[in-house]
Amino acid sequence: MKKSSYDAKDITVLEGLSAVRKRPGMYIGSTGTRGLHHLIYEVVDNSIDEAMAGYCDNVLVVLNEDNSVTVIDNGRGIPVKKLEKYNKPAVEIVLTKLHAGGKFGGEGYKVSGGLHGVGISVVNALSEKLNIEIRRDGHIYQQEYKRGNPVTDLKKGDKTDSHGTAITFYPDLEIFEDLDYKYEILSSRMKEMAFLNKGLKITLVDQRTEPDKKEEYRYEGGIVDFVNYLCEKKDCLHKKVIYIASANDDNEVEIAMQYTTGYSESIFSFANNINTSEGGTHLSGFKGAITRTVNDYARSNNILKEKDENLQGEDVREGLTAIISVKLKDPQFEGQTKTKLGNSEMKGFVESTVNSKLAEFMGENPTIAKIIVNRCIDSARARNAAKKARDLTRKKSLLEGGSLPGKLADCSINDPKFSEIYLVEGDSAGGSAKQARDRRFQAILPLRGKILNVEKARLHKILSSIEIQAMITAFGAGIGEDFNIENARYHRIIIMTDADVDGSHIRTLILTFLYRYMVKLIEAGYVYIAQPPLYQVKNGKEVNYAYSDKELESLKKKYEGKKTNIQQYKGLGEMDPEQLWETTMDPETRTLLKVEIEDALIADDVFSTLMGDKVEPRRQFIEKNAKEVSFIDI
Ligand code: 0RA
Repeated sequence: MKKSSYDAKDITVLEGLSAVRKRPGMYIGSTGTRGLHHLIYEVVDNSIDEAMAGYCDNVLVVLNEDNSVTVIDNGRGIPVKKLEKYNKPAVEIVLTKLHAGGKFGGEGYKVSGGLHGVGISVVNALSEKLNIEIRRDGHIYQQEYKRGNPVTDLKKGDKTDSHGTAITFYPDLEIFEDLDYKYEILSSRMKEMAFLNKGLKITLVDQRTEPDKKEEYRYEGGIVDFVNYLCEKKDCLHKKVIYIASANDDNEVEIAMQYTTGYSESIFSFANNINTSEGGTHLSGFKGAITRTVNDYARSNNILKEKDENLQGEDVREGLTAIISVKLKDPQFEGQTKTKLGNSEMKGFVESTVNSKLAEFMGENPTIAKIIVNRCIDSARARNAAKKARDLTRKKSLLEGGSLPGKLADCSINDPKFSEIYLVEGDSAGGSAKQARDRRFQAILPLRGKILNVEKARLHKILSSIEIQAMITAFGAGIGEDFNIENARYHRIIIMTDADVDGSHIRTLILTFLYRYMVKLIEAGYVYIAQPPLYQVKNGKEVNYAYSDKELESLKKKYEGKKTNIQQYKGLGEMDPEQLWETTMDPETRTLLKVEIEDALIADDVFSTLMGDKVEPRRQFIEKNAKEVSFIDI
């Protein structure tokens, strides 16, 4: 290690955990739900490191009734011996010093670390209380902490033959906004971890509900099971999932892939179990290699003729569902959200693996190979048809900012930072919104009826939809691969639909389009959902609005015994412009829901389920979620 970085490390150790409590966001991203979940991931990631190192095959996560969280594993147990340098047990150093986690790792201990790789000391610092129980070296050891500081010595207790670590922590309400863990998000993450670590059993228990919820995840097929799971809701072109893997001393790659009849590409990449949503060297290696391999196969089998052009990357990835999982000694995470793998050696490693093994697979499975190649040629044909036809000019003008759509009532300022656009359901609500708005910074785009379901159509057809063209030109940033967020004309895109079934449907259609073709708008935090009121409650001159049935009930209570007039709004059109402004559009008083992607995998799954070809998964989803209306509404 270089002298300078050693010094820097010493300084962080000196700073201790008070720095973490002072600026928690720096370490866990936020103090909202995401940060809260992050604490759990941090502890679980440590257990999974033990699994990756080959010492652990069982992890139990319990959301306790009192909102504490317990994570138990059967790994080696955190070392308990006294460290000379500190005159303290190793576990105390692991729990009180930043970045002290892997220092005692030694041989064969692969470092993965959590997303920020901050270690469990951060969890300790941000917990009102933390109990640790370690089984190791023949005994059970215990210690208790408060807000990062030990409040007991490490106590040596009863004898035991077993080994492992059990941590219970109480996230600190001085730090976190609430302790509202979301079961669906945690379960999806635990499931993902189990898919990525073949054979590892992860159990999630939620004791906050009556009866308890309990789910066990263990997949002997690993990422092949993962792809089968993702494709359950899709129609597939071939039954067998293609699996490719190779490993050397430093690197490991595993790929599972399957083609579906759909048009979207659902490729998810991971490095040391971390979802690299910004991609990186492993993903570009994969993309390059499948394009080359499919082209080579098509040429050598004379399916692509000499005169034919090569298939392009997008042709080869249309309808593809794939998981790429790499494991490496010293991962470098780059990019805005530190989710882009930077290790340059990974590109060549993945590329050569796919080049040889996918070619081998295609050689051995000619029926599947031909189905795939024909599908890719079909995709290329569709792309070329779109290019040749008038769509080219249309797309071009769409991309190069042709004239704005006629129906758009634009705002007068042209600084995107301060501009917003309301996407409004129907011409009549559009009319009200135009009257209601502050025309300086609010633009209105009325959309007529149900827009096209992009989940079931190709770009070619999507571009010929009038409503979609209007959105593309109004937003001004292009579409798909050509999307450039720098050109976005508004930094707030607000979906405003009626509070009824049709409104929800239209909102979902718009979100599907934005997610599949302009996902950067969502990632940038530009997409919002307006919240119009459901009721107006009038008492004499006092006018109140209720945005939920719960609010209506409390208003009814407030005016009990008095003469009140309750009006239920069935659509935006029933509101006069003043009311619409006051309740839904005035930045001073309105509430907007920001659309965020907690987990791209869940999002992909929900959109395939709700908008895709298969009916049965949709029916099941609706049955399961009928009670959780807010989730169905996304
Ligand atoms: C430091 C060193 C070793 C293991 C661990 C920490 C460890 C941490 C956690 C957190 C949750 N479960 C854990 N399990 C292990 C290596 C121990 C060795 O070399 O024996």
